[in-house]
Amino acid sequence: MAHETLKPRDQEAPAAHPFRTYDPRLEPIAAKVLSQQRLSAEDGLALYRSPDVLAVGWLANYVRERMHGDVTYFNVNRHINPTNVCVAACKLCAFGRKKGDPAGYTMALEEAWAAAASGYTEAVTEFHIVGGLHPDLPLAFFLDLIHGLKERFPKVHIKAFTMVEIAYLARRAKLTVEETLIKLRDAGVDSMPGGGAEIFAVRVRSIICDHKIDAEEWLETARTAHKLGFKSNATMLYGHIENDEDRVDHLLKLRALQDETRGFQTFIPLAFHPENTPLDHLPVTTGLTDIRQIAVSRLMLDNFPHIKAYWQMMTPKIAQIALRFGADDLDGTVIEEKIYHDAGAKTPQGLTRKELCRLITEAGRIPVERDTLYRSVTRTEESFTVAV
Ligand code: V47
Repeated sequence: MAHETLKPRDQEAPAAHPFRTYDPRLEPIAAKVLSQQRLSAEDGLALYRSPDVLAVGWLANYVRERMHGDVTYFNVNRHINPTNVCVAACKLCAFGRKKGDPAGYTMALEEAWAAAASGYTEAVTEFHIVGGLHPDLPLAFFLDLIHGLKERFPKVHIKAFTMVEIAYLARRAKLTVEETLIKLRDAGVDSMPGGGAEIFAVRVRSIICDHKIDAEEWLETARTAHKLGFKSNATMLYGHIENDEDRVDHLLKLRALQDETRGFQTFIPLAFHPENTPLDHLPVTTGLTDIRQIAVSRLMLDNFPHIKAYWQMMTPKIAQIALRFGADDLDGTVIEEKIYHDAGAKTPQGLTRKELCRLITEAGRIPVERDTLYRSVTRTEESFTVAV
């Protein structure tokens, strides 16, 4: 069913239906949400534990419509993973390979530049670049990579390197994080993706990613990036050995930093995919867990403009439902995905613009192509322009 006549609704008047729940613990939370009061850690726990997931979703959808009406964002992007060689050996990961592993790869610069141009006919507006912590690739390699991409694709926004990669590059180059970020900016990095945050709780982090920077360092790296004027995203990996308290703690730490910097654009909850990881005995998350996580994120992160239902991780079907549970963004065309597919994802490698628009329209929402900074993109046959 197409909804071609849908128009952005009055931003002040969302959700005509009254709130109803059979869980009395949600009543005071609803009162806060409706009067735009901040939710507490206890509220977060109640949202995770309420049996009335539809009421939790109603509240999240109310906030989502208050912020964005029916508008749902997507972008035309391409992922590039220059190397899977990684010193970290995180238990959560099926992508990384030790140096010398026959399944390890590292792209030559020309290869990475060629990958950027391949496989898709519509002009991409964003390169999303992340990879392993390679023990031998110096900062200069990544500066050359970015510089070469900017030279070849000057109109494409470069969203590159997680806070974990930036902290690692800085340490190896014996520079501060700030100095490293300035060099990356000079080479052409425009913003940062949200990966590597995982779960901030020490107990969990020490098991699933013990060699990664800790919560304080991840947050401090993001703080430094935001102070330099970069926008970034933030993620949370859930559905492994964390508990509800760990998830709430993670969300509150992000919310506190966002109060300070306003540098985060989008929060992306990422469901753990256990296949081919050392944690492959764990079950995969269910659809309801994924949907609830989107809803709780929308409700707790009142200062994050956007909540992304990353279709590659959630499947297009669940991501589409998430658009009614608090999400206002589906991510993009992606084209080639390695991190989730190495961990058993059965989703396609990419979706076309048309397919993304269909998912959004059939959810009764209005698709808006955005660039990385959420400016709307208008396309002609030949090129695109960005509203400023
Ligand atoms: O940091 C790794 C996660 C992240 C697994 O900012 C896994 O727009 C599940 O951050 N099962 C990388 N998750 C992906 C990421 C991302 C994706 C899309 C958009 C954006 C954005 C950021 O993937 C890692 C880690 O948290 N991850 N292995 C796994 N087996």
